[in-house]
Amino acid sequence: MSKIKTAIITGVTGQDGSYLSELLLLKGYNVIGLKRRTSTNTDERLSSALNHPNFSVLEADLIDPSSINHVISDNKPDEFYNLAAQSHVATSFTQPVYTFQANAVGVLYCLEAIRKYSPNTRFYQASSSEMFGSNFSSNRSYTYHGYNLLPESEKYQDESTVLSPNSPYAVSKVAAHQLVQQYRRSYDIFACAGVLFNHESERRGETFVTRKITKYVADLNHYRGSLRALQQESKENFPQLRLGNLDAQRDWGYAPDYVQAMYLMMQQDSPDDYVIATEKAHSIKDFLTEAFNHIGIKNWEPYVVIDPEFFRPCDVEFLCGRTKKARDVLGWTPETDFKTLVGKMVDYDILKRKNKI
Ligand code: NAP
Ligand code: G4F
Repeated sequence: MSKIKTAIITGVTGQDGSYLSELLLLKGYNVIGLKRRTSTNTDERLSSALNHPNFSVLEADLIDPSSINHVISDNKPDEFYNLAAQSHVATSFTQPVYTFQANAVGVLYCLEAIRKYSPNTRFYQASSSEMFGSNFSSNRSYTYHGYNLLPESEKYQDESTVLSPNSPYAVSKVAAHQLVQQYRRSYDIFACAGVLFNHESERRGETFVTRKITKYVADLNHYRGSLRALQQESKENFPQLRLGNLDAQRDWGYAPDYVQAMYLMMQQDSPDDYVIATEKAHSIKDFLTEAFNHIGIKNWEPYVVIDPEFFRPCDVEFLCGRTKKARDVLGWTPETDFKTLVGKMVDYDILKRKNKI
């Protein structure tokens, strides 16, 4: 009989941590989730995992190396998934030092603890498409007077695209990514990194643009329903949705599909890095169109106001991954398309608004 594997997941209270816990429990793992101490409860996304007999939670903080050393030396897990991070790009401009401590130095603490206390532990790092910044690859070059005039349909990012981070968050993720590669080369540790493009879900944090939109649409839907019940016609009292850059494009996938890719990377014979994406880019405007259409509103513009507060000192305008390596080596493909993703998120927020979840 094969031994039951133990996996440690940092960031277990987050979107990806909760889905990965459920996946590994289904696969028969003992799962230890690491969470930092907070003054309020952060277990909302863990409601299903918490009832599982093979799931437990320990306290540890990525900026406290002694806590990381303890959990690794005490448990010597088969697999360690580092999903914890200060994950909000806009926040990284206002809290750059903390972001770097948690996202880069914190990774060094984990790698050092594995090297010293548990060198057979396999390590997964949550790297990000944000690391590419404004850089991209293409199969041809098309410049005119120094300007790159390639149509967006020909631009992409993959494992060979040069990293060009342009936020403190992205710089911290590049540092961590390169540390993973360096520990792999220097110490023969099984350390891999998933370069994941944006992935969303019903559990997405409420300040990311997708969830901010779907929550607003659900609130609006509720308000319209109550107006109809009162037989009124005016929509004017409903506050507008305040957003920043609507032209940025992202390659949005569904988080439960993406945690499958993390698991597959850790089951390979040798560690490597993989881009995980849907290969389709959409703008924030496309997301607005799809979300409002879902409740039968064709024109979102009267409901949205541009607020300079939500612009960043520097934004990434275009991200669209190419996943040939993940498809060929891992056999991974995404199952959820953009329209389905938006529909799931809006439907969930509508049910939540009706207090049914
Ligand atoms: P998330 O929902 O924001 O979750 C982040 C998790 O990290 C939370 O559990 C948070 O705990 C924890 N955390 C933050 N600082 C910590 C610290 N100092 N010590 C211990 N734990 C800490 O993020 P996500 O969307 O699940 O993303 C997971 C990982 O993938 C992150 O590293 C993110 O940067 C990366 N990533 C995400 C995407 C995406 O589109 N979702 C794409 C590429 C890469 P609290 O609950 O206490 O806040
Ligand atoms: O939803 P966002 O905040 O996600 P962003 O910056 O792409 O970062 C996410 O994906 C990364 C992978 O590429 C992860 F590594 C990272 O942890 C995180 O999960 O913003 C998406 C776009 C940006 O261009 C932003 O400027 O939406 C634009 N935007 C426009 N209005 C807004 C808003 N973003 C937010 N959060 N809030 C707005 O009101």
